[in-house]
Amino acid sequence: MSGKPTRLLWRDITIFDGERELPAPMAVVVANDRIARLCPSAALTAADVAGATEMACGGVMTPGLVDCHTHLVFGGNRAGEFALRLEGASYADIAHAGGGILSTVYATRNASEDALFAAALPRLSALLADGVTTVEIKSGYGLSVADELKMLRVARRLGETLPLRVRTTLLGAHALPPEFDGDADGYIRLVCEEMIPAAAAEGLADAVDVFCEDIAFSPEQCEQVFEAAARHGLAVKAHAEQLSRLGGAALAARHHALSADHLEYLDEAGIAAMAAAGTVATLLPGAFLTLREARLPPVEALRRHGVPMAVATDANPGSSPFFMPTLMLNLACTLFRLTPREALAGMTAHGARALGLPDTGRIAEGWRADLCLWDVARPVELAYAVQAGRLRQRIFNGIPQP
Ligand code: DI6
Ligand code: FE
Repeated sequence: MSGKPTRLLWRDITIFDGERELPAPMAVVVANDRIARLCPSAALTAADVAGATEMACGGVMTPGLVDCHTHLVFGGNRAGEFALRLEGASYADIAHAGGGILSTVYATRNASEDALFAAALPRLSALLADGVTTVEIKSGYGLSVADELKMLRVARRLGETLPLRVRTTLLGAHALPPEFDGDADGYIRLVCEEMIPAAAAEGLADAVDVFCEDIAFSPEQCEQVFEAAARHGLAVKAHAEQLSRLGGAALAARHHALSADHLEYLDEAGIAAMAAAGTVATLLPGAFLTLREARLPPVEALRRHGVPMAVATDANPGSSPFFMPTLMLNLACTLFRLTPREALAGMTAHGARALGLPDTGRIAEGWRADLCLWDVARPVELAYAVQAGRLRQRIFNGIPQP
């Protein structure tokens, strides 16, 4: 980046600041990579305006969208499984028959780093075109030390190639690889004693995730993973209570997890544990829709306990083949009954919190200048209509993107 200071000014815009819509026509001044000034347009001073480039007026500004839960790097696809599910097979049936996640594992192991990168690029570009400035990308389709690191390297490279922030998460405990059939404890030992140390040593992972379900790993096994992550200074997250109630969310909260995700089967004790730990509840309506789940996440109880709710795509080839974050705003409202304000906060301020990014996901003075300008009249429209092409401009790190 050049050392030349940049100063950009927007006036007369409607702002959703990550928590709420601000009442007056507002102005924003960005200086370098930070938001330097946020005030009603009428309150701008000569000093605010001096040396600033005037950007187009009008429209809605939000923080850049934060997609805090994706599995964007994978080989192959699961269109065949989609058809099987339409014929009545369940996600668990397919997993038990060696399909599902494992079929993506074979395709991912057989793909080179370059091939995985090339396949992920258009998926990530689709997120970008829909307003994403920060994305989390999980591994979890390699399930060997070499293949998990390969996936994380691809994720890092995506972040170096495209103008957005990529946070990487090691999801070694996603499924049991065929070499460890009948020996889940042995595989968890590999995750704890080799995978996590290697990912930490190479700086490839920002966090560690687990799949705590009866079709995946037990709370005891997940706890070992959390302890290994802590020994290596890595934050933790969990896929929990999506298909069964094992208490994974409460366990994650006890280990100070950044987030627990899915949560359809979450109970009151889990919610209380999350509230006490400040663990974010990440809601994934794309997976709920794809799997045609019947059980809703306990949104009202999460509200009552003041647990922040994030919303993400869960973009993956099996349970959520969706690469359009604003669609998730709509689904979070339509399926889960979030308000449009909650859905937007879920994909901005609370999404950033689910990634442990303290100065991202809000429009406030001093915060990172990751911003979106939308050609809509009100923020609620972003959740109301499902329509590509409304993003007028994306600003990443203070730099307007072409
Ligand atoms: N939960 C999910 O939604 C994804 N993984 C997980 O643990 C699904 C991954 C897949 O089906 O490929
Ligand atoms: Fe997931």
